[in-house]
Amino acid sequence: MSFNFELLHQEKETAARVGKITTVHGEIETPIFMPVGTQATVKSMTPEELWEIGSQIILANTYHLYLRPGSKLIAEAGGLHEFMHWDGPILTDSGGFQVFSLSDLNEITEEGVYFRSHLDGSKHFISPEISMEIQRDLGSDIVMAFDECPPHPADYDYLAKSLEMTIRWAERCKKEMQDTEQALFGIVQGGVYRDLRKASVEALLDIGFPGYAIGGLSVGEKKEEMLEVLDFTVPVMPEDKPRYLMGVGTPEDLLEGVKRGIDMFDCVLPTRIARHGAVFTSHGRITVRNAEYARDFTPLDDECDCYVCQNYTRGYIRHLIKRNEILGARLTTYHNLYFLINLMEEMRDAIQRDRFMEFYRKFYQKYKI
Ligand code: PRF
Ligand code: ZN
Repeated sequence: MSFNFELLHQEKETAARVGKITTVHGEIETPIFMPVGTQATVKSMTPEELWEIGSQIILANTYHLYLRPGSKLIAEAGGLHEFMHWDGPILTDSGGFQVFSLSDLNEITEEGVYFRSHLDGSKHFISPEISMEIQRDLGSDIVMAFDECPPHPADYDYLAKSLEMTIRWAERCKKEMQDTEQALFGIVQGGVYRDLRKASVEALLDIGFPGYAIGGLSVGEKKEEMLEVLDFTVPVMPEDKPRYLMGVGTPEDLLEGVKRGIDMFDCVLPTRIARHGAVFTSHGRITVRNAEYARDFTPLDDECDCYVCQNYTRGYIRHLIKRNEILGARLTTYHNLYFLINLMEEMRDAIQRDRFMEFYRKFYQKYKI
């Protein structure tokens, strides 16, 4: 396996830390935000543009690519990197979350999950072994274990049973992923329960993975509940392995996660809200699509130095979005990704200087939720 994580600096006051991941396709500075490219594309962004804004790794989805165009087709193309013309690191999610959130779920068994496609209703089955085979065909640098992401709220007994199965699935994933260049991450589940989360971490540690993700959060629980789970879960996770908080990515969540020792994040939020005309600014989120911005000839964010903020106004971008012009969504997507990637860079810098809380306070003084 060609994967390494180096812890470069532990911040003095908080659990925040800076590190470096090395993969065959390049290095990743942590903490990092990973843009989501579900269908082998970060919607509307070329790989050159992703490089330009400083993306160091992107995420793609097993579930979607398995359904369309099919993982064998992508293998034929030479793998996902070749297929989509992105030669930086790629992380693929296992399908363990998308099957539960998108498909018409038929049955969860010890063997795997039976479901119907959200596209055409066709019947499918994904097991830990099949998820690993798909991700091998895709050729991603980081592969995620096949897990069950239980709904919220779920009762304790259900979560405990689900967790036990997810652990047996993680063992099966690991068996399938011996002798490969790809790095397989385990996923911690256990809902909002401290003892289940701890048991989950311990069981995954026994199996042994090069990185550990926290799943089952941002699924409808309260913000304070999510932070509380991080408060008791991160400290029992190993220090010398990357920690990935799955599917989380508002600017506030990134700050709170990093403060608690999270190294990796992904979220569709910046790209999704962009297409609806919403953007992050250093003063908070705004909906530039709204009428109040029609005659606003200032940049999306007066403190942003991205290509979009250097060259276009709110009024123009509002016009494009209102008229459903493709360029509108491209510009808002570009800016939103730049905003989060730049935020992570600023956090890494503050951590290196042992000034994380100073940065955190300054951020919240301006950024209104
Ligand atoms: N499991 C997997 N992918 C995920 C999640 C999970 O629990 C989440 C939860 N927010 C997002 N993506 N495999
Ligand atoms: Zn900008």
